[in-house]
Amino acid sequence: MKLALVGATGLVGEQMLRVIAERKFQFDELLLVASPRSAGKVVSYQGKEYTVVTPEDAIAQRPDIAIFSAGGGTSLKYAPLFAEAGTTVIDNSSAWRMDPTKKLIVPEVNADALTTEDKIIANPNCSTIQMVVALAPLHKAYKIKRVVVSTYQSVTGSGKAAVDQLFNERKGVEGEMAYPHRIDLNVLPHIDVFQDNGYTKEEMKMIKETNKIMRDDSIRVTATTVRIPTMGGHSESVNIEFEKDFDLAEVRKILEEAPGIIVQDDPENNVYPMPLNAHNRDETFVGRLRRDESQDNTLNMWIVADNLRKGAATNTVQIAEYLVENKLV
Ligand code: A2P
Ligand code: 11C
Repeated sequence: MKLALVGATGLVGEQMLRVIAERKFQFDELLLVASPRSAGKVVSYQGKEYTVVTPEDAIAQRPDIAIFSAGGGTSLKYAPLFAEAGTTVIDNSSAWRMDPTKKLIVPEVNADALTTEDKIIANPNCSTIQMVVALAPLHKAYKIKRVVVSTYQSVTGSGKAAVDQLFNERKGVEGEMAYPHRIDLNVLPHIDVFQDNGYTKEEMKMIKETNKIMRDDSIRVTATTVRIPTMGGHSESVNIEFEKDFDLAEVRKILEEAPGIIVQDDPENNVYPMPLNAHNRDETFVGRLRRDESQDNTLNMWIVADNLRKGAATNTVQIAEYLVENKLV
């Protein structure tokens, strides 16, 4: 198994390397790939030294799997070239997600859709991933009609420059602005660019990607996505209207038994999911389970996950694991 990591020097790329090591993902050869700016740089990983190569050098070596987290432009340009060389690409950017010929995969939800024909596989947006992990088992039990989600997203979702902005502001140091406004001691109801319909691109990703991953366009979704001055993960307040009525104890049991979920819901003891605790964890944390008393068949819950882990690196590595385990590469 020859594995290539494209974007190995970036924030998500570094997290990918950590996740691959922790999960003991097996490979015989590893190619660390970045832009020509980094080519030739030596990176130490797991006691070995690797020389960073360009995408062209990596394609020439025909890896079995290439994991991409190098931005949409790099994916659009290079993923088809890797695929032509016989490599299966798992892409973490938004470049291919809504392409009807490409699968958009969250292993706990729809990995069964994958076949050997899938040469470019898309990894969803972080805020979508953690939500569908919790929605899928409940959809199976009670059929979801509508979801209203509001997010509280970590600055790590915007990359290193945004983390720097937060800490510079906290220290009172002048620096580059990753956001149009101050983020420390503030909240920005604005993630990614505004669209003609008044929603942001992040909000539209949550809406469209949810329908595609859940394989059900009848689920209606509306979203407000918000950046807050936090690190460890994204949080989401989710209101779900079902077709069938539910029993709250049964909802809890379904979530407890669902793959990849940890229920943290003991309000009397102040136990609920928080980004501080989700940080560096691969699971999705769910809590604050309660009936929406204003409407029939409707549930409120709170979902937290590390956006660089389950929202990016972990989900991608899980797709690679599934491909290998099911002999799809
Ligand atoms: P480099 O470090 O050489 O710029 P982040 O989103 O954290 O900034 O990371 C982006 C990642 O994508 C980095 O590893 C970056 O490499 C990589 N990258 C950017 N452009 C290209 C490209 N044209 N080909 C390969 N990798 C690229
Ligand atoms: C954020 N969700 O938190 C974004 C980052 O489509 O993969 C990930 C963007 C994407 O800002």
